[in-house]
This record gives sequence, C-alpha cells and structure tokens, in this order.
Amino acid sequence: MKTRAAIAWKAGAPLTIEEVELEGPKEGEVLVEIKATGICHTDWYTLSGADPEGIFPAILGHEGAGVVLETGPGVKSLRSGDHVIPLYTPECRQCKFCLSQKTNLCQAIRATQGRGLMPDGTSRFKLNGQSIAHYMGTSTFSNYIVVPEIALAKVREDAPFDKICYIGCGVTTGVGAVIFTAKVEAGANVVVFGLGGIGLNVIQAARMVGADKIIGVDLNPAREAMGRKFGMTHFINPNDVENVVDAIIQLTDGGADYSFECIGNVSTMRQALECCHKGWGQSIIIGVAAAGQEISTRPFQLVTGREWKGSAFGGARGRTDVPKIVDWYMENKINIDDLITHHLTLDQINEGFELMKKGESIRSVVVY
Ligand code: NAD
Ligand code: AHE
Ligand code: ZN
Repeated sequence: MKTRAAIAWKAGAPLTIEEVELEGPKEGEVLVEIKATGICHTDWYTLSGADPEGIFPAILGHEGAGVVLETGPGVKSLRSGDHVIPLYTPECRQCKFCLSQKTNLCQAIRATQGRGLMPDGTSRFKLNGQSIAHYMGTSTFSNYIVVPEIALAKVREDAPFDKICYIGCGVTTGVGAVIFTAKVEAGANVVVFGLGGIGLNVIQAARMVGADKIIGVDLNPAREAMGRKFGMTHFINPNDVENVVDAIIQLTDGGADYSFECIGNVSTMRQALECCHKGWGQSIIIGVAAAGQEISTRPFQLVTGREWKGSAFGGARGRTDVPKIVDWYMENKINIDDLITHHLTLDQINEGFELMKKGESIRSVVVY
C-alpha cells in the first residue's frame, strides 16, 4: 500500500513529505494506522546527525497512537480495530531482560531496530525502489506503519489519539522515571534539570507522589510559569545564580534526595549528580547526549553515597504499564492537555522542529 510520510534524507536537512510504498505485515507483525504523533527532542537529536545510530534516509517519529488495520500470521494479542501505542522499548515477556524483572530494556528486537530494520532484517518502506529505514522500530512520522506485535501496547478506545500519543514517549519517560526508576517517596526533595517535554512530566509525577520541594532548573525564563503550574515549588535560572549546585544545596538543607537530568548535556549531568545529598542522593540521567560525549565527576561524589542512574522510557514495561498511564490520564491523575502547545499537520512537521529549537513549544503533535 501507499502511505504519506516525512522523510529524513540527511543530517540537518528539513524533512520532505512523500508517498512511500509500505509492504504489509509478515509473521508476528501488525499494520497500524497512525492517527497522531508527538515530536520529541530525540527525533531532533537523530535528525541533527549527533546520534551514532542515526541512519538516512529514514522515517523518524516514535511518539504515536493509532488503530490496528491488519494483523500478520501468528499475531494473537491484537486484532483489527484495536487502539494501540507503538513501543520503541518493546516487551516480549520472554527474553532474559524481560524475565529478569530488573529492567524494561527488552532486547528481543533491539539489534535490528538499531539498524533501522524489522526483525527479519528488511525494511517495509520503499520510495522509487530505494529502501527507507525504520526509526526506533516505530517511524510514527508515517501515516501507516508495520510494527512487531511485541512493540504495541493495547489501550482503551475512549482515549483521544492526539493526547495519548505523548504517552508513547515523553509522558511515560518523565512520569515513569519518578515512579518506576527512582521510586521517589512522599516528602523527598526533587530537582529537575530541563523543563521541556520530559522535565515537566517529571515535575507532575513528583507532585503526584507527594514530593516536598520540587526545584526546576532551566535557561529559558518562560519555563517558570509552566513548571509552577505542574507543581514546581522553586525555579533556578542558571544565568541568575553564581553556582547552580550551591544554590540547590542551600535550598534543600544539604542537597536533593533525587535529581533528574532532562536536557542531554554532560555538564548539567554533572551538576545534577553533585547537587544530590551526601549519603543517599540519587541522580537519574534521562537526557540523551551526543555521540562522543562523556560524563565525569570526582569518584568521591559516589564514595560519599550519591548514586548515578539512568532511565530509558521511564523504566516502564510498555505493554503492561502504558495502558495504566493512559488510564491515569483519563482519570485526570496526570495532565497532558496543557503540555501539548501546538497541533500541526504532517505538511507542517518542520515547523514543529523549529518551535522546539526556539523553545516556543513544549510538545507539538502532528494529527494525520
Ligand atoms: P525539550 O527540548 O523539550 O526540553 C529541553 C529543555 O532543556 C528546554 O526547556 C531547554 O530550555 C532546557 N535547557 C537546554 N539547555 C539547558 C541548560 N544548559 N541548562 C538548563 N536548561 C537547559 O526536550 P525533551 O523532549 O524534554 O527531551 C529532553 C531530553 O531527554 C533530550 O535529550 C531527549 O533526547 C531525552 N529523552 C530521553 C528519553 C529516555 O528514555 N531516556 C526519552 C525522551 C527524551
Ligand atoms: N541511538 C541513541 C540512543 C538514544 C537513547 O538513549 N534513546 C532512549 C530513548 S530516547 C526517546 O526519546 C532509549 O530508550 N535508550 C535505550 C535504547 O536501547 O536505545 C544513541 O545515542 O545511541
Ligand atoms: Zn522521545
């Protein structure tokens, strides 16, 4: 069949909208009509050329929601008409990683996914005879996609696609990092570096679990109002203080119980660790840093009890946890609507990247 899709031809170049050939689902695969997709900073990261796994030409996008149109042979858990969220972190429930119950990083299809291919080692997308790479196993900047069954979370049918697409990455990443990765407890002091599409979800989850001080750090002064709306109690603009780490240590009587880095900058990753409380403070890295970047700190920071952790997709097990997060949204436990600042058509997708780069959007959502 044909599908309209935004193609990333080379690093840094604007996407172009094309009619692409999409091959139907094979064994264990599912054809999905994507109804809406968010634009995440990670899409920009890969488009910029900084991603060591970046492949061109490719169809980016990993924050979608849609409807199952057709299932391939052997698919048991889904049928046509089901509402789904594609998962860049699948959940096969059989691999060593899934069975460990210690991580959400299912590895069943990670190797082919990282090479822009379906699990059988081929792409389902072609344009004028040229193979186009999949991206993060999802490629939600295409109106129709083929995805392995294990990479789809079935969700309730009354949830609006243009909101729950954001649960496909940003919401789950931020909320999950607080609840599943750090397991922040009531009364804890929390610091969030970067108040964008991820950081604001960390803030709302910190409020949800009853954190005490919730301190936001961002260079963009416009982020203060949004942060406060979602539960932030204190705002620090690094341009307004001499030393961010000292300012946080003063505010928190010795340091944060938990900090979250939601920028992807190795300097702020260091600050996020070093602003943690001696003896127990934990810093969770969420931001994705460019190829070749490395983090550093004095090992004494760890010797004296601070912990450095990371979180991918908020530690959420997609098929199990994503439907629950959709329920939280439908029960008004989390606010997604106010974080979606722009709705766009597929033809306007490059504007979505511009809004993000200028700091004018939190999330732009493309509606098909
Ligand atoms: P975003 O662009 O919406 O937000 C980034 C925020 O950081 C902006 O508000 C910006 O003003 C602020 N910022 C930039 N540089 C800063 C600095 N030096 N000091 C303070 N603030 C600064 O991005 P997003 O969509 O929220 O994504 C944030 C990061 O998380 C990206 O690196 C993205 O790739 C990553 N990410 C990781 C996961 C994961 O599973 N680990 C999932 C989604 C996104
Ligand atoms: N290809 C990138 C990987 C970047 C990365 O860490 N991705 C996150 C998701 S970001 C979503 O917005 C992730 O889930 N990582 C785990 C994994 O297996 O990729 C790079 O930098 O190499
Ligand atoms: Zn993302």
